[in-house]
Amino acid sequence: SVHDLENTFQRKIDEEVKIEPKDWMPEAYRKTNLRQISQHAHSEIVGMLPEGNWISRAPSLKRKAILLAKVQDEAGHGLYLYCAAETLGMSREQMIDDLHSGKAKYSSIFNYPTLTWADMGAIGWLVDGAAILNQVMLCRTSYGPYARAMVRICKEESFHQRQGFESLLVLSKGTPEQKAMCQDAINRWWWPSLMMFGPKDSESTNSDQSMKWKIKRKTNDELRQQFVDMCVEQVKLLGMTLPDPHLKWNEARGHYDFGEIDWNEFWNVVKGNGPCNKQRLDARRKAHEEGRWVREAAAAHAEKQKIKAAK
Ligand code: FAQ
Repeated sequence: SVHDLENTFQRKIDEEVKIEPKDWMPEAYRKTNLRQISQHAHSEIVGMLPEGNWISRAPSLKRKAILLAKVQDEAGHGLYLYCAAETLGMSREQMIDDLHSGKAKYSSIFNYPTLTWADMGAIGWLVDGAAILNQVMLCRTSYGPYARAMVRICKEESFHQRQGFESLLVLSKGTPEQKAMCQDAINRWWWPSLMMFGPKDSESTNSDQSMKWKIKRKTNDELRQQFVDMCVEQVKLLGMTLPDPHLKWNEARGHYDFGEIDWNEFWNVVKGNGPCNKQRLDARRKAHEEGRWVREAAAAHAEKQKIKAAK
C-alpha cells in the first residue's frame, strides 16, 4: 500500500540510505529534485557564457589554456547534471525548452557582465567558492544520482576556485592599475555572490521540506555565513577589501556580521530583469538553433546503426 511505500521511503531517508531512480518516492520529492537538479544543470550551461567572453582575450597562452579547460569542465558538469535530472522522468529536450522559454530558473549570478580580465579571477574565487560550499553539502544529498554527480563535480570545482584565487593574487601584486582592477572586480562580484545562496531562510519556500528530505543539508543562511567567514580571511591574503562597511567579527556568535543584501536586486534578477538575462538566453537559444543540424545528423546516424545492427 501507499502507506508502506511511504514508510520504506522515510526509513531510507532516516537511515541515510540513498534514494535511487527506480525506488518509490513521493511525487513532491521527485518534483523538487527535478527542479533543483535541472536548475543546477542550466546554471552550469549558462555559466559558461560570462567566462567564454574572455577566452579570446586572455592575457597569455597559459591563462587561455586554463580558462578553456575551466569552461569545458562547466559544460561537462551541465551534461552530467542533465543526466541525473533525466532519471527523474523528464526528457532533456523538455528541460532545455523550459530554459529557453524562460520557464526554468538558473543561478542569478550569471546575469552579471564580465567587464575586465580580473572578473575571471573574481568568478573563480567567489563564484566557484560559493558553488563549492553549496556542492560539498550536496555530496550528502539523499538522491543517489545527484549525490554522486556532486562528488565528481566538487573535485573540478576546487581546482576552479584555486585558479581564480591565484589569478587575483598575481594581479594583487602587480601594477597600480592591476591592483585597482582586482579590487574593482571584487567590489562588483561580492554582493551577487552572496545572493547565490538564495533568499533568507525566512523567505525560502523550499528549504523546510528539502531539509526534512535531506535534499539540502544546510540552509541558505548557514551556507552564506560560512562563505562570508571564509572570504574575510582569504581577502586578507590578497591585500584587498570586501565592499561591506558592516563586516565585523561577532565574538558572541563566533561569526562575522555582515550588511544587508539588496533583495530587490536579487528578485529582479531572478525574475529575468538583471543586467544580462536577455543576452544570456538569446545566446543559448542561438547556440541551440545553430546546433540543430548536428543533433539531427547524430540522430540519423544512430538510427542507421540500429538498422544495420538488426540485419
Ligand atoms: N538564482 O526556496 P529557495 C554553478 C529561487 S553554481 C536564481 O531557497 P531552494 C557552478 C529558487 O529556485 C550555481 N534563483 O530554493 C559554476 C526558488 O524558486 P523555485 C548553481 C534562485 O531550491 C561556477 C526560489 O528562489 N548551483 O553553476 C536563487 O531550496 C562558475 C526560492 O528559493 C546550484 O544550482 C538564485 N541564486 O534553494 C558554473 C546549486 N536562489 O525553484 C560556471 C543547487 C534561489 O521554487 C561558473 N541548488 N532561487 O521556482 C541549490 O542548492 C538550491 O536550489 C538553492 C536555492 C540554494 C540555489
